[in-house]
Amino acid sequence: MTFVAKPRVHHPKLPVNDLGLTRRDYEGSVSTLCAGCGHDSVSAAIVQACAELSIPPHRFTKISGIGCSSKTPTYFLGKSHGFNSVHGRMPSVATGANLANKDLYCIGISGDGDTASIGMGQFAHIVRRRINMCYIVDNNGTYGLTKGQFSATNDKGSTSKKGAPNLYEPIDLVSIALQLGATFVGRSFSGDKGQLVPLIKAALLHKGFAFIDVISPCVAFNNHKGSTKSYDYVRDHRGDVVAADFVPPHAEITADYAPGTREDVAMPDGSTLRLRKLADDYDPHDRVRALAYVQHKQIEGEVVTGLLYLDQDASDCHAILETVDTPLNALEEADLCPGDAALKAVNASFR
Ligand SMILES: Cc1ncc(C[n+]2csc(CCOP(=O)(O)OP(=O)(O)O)c2C)c(N)n1
Ligand code: SF4
Repeated sequence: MTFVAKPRVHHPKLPVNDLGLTRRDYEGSVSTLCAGCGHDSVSAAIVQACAELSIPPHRFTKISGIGCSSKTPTYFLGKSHGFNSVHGRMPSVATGANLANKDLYCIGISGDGDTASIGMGQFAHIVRRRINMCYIVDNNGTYGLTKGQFSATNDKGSTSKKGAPNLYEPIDLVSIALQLGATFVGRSFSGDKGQLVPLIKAALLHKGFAFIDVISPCVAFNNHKGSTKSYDYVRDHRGDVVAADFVPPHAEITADYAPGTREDVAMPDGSTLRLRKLADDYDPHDRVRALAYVQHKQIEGEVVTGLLYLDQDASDCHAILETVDTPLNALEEADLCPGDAALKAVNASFR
């Protein structure tokens, strides 16, 4: 893969986080995507979220499949662990990485083609296995890398660049994630950093499978009149349900919203996720109603964004499997080998 290293020079007064690092320490190589591609905005939001969380870059692992979206881990967190895998196979690699070292913060980057077409089976199983990760789909409704074929998330009737209509009903990944048991589900827009950054922060700290569908327009192949994944369409048809603000540990929690519309959720590291209800009839803790709401709005042509579902009592795959506290890749032979006597006893039990 081609990449261009970023010049090391930066403004001496860039703000630093609690570790003394600037956002530049969380960036990667220079992007080679088309100018204006939504995916670059998602990468910038990830850089900002990780820097603001003050987590050292080497504590992240970033895993992707194949596509313009899946190229983006090259453009953020240049000092973290990473693996650019095979089309639609990011979930199996992410599962292995998370099982081997549960202490790393895992970011999965995929495209709508990578997840909703070739990777659909893998996606279903990573959700139901509750892998503790932040799974982001850069959703542009098209196969950008292979030059603009309709993807499975493209809305029926939406047109290609040449004007041909899509004949098939779309797959809504948010609905699928809700149905399969994801314990954190959000949707956002690459052009809305104010919404996307807190969502990514909360997803990274969520203990369980966190899914974020980001509408991320492809300016080369799917940003024309007639596309329902264009910048103009999404700006005109967005409806926020629950806004999520992220309050770091020890920061003062001020009452800046009317009572009854706000809820503070404690995150595992002591920070707070502040939920602000924007639609009266929306309950982000009710999976079934969330699913119905999202689907009704979709029929009306509205793109519902924000934190759509949160299970505060979520657990992850390691809790289900009852693994030990030490990451599996740090176990020594002495921890793993029960010894000769134990082995003889096991063998005897089968005789
Ligand atoms: C097994 C396999 N099948 C097909 C391809 C060709 N291919 C590469 S990327 C891609 C689709 C990418 O679309 P998407 O995941 O939506 O990402 P985008 O480029 O739009 O960000 C396809 C079909 C491939 N690389 N490997
Ligand atoms: S082809 Fe589309 S998705 Fe790929 S980099 Fe260009 S704008 Fe982005």
